[in-house]
Amino acid sequence: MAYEFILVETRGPVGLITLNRPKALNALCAGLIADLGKALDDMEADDNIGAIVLTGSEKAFAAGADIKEMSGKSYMDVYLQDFITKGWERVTTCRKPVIAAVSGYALGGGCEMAMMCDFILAAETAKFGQPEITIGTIPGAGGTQRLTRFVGKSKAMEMNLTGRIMDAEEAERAGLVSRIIPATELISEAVATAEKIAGLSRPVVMMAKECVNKAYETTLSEGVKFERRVFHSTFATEDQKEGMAAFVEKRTPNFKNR
Ligand code: CO8
Repeated sequence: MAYEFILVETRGPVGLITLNRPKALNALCAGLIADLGKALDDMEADDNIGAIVLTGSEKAFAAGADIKEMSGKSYMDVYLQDFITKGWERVTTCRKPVIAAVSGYALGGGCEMAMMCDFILAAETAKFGQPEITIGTIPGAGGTQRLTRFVGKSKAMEMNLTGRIMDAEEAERAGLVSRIIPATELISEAVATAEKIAGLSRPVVMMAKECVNKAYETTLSEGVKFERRVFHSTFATEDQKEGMAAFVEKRTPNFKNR
């Protein structure tokens, strides 16, 4: 399927989605969000894909929601359309792992989009920020909520109140990104990481993802209980049998469900 605002390819068991609106630094217009949603639907339905990488250009993962598209909207427009939840959160409902590979600007909705992914790999050129306050608004897709959970109140508050941009090193120190990778190797490393995940048991990967996400939604004791029950349920899979047998027999596991 042809898309207007994204490029889509598969690399072995990995789906690679590249935001592709270079003239607008990948500003997230409605058409781009619709393209992204369709691509995720297709990749989720494709049994040959085990993990997904979402990336942008060297200069920008995405410089935010499209300000030109938003600027003329009235309160009634945004309220009645429930702008922006429609479509935007599709990435959070994807059951397959989604890795954000961020190079350059991830600002406003771009930072929010990266945070909706399961983890963020950053080039040393990556820059993260919630500059909405500088254009007279606030984040609308999780910038006050997810960023606070990632980096804590003090840094999240400073970034949301001043619009200050943090570089990749600060983002790594603060726990926003999992690793910094040289810019020239970002895509290959992100794809290799996704490929590694795709080579594991797909249902068990999904279970692990569900459990980590539970930590954001519930108390510690409920989360640990949830984790234990899911842990028990891995014992109902052939892949747990195979994984443990392979360890005991000192061989590489051959997971059936991947
Ligand atoms: N929206 C629309 N167009 C943009 C955006 C954007 N967010 N960012 C950049 N562009 C466009 C510019 O207008 C310019 O286009 P043109 O050549 O036609 O004038 C082109 O991209 C290149 O941009 P610059 O010339 O500004 O490039 P610089 O290298 O000088 O600067 C910056 C790069 C610093 C990234 C700068 O472009 C910038 O500050 N961009 C805006 C960043 C921002 O404020 N982002 C937050 C937007 S609000 C938001 O995301 C709210 C999220 C709420 C949830 C989602 C709701 C849908």
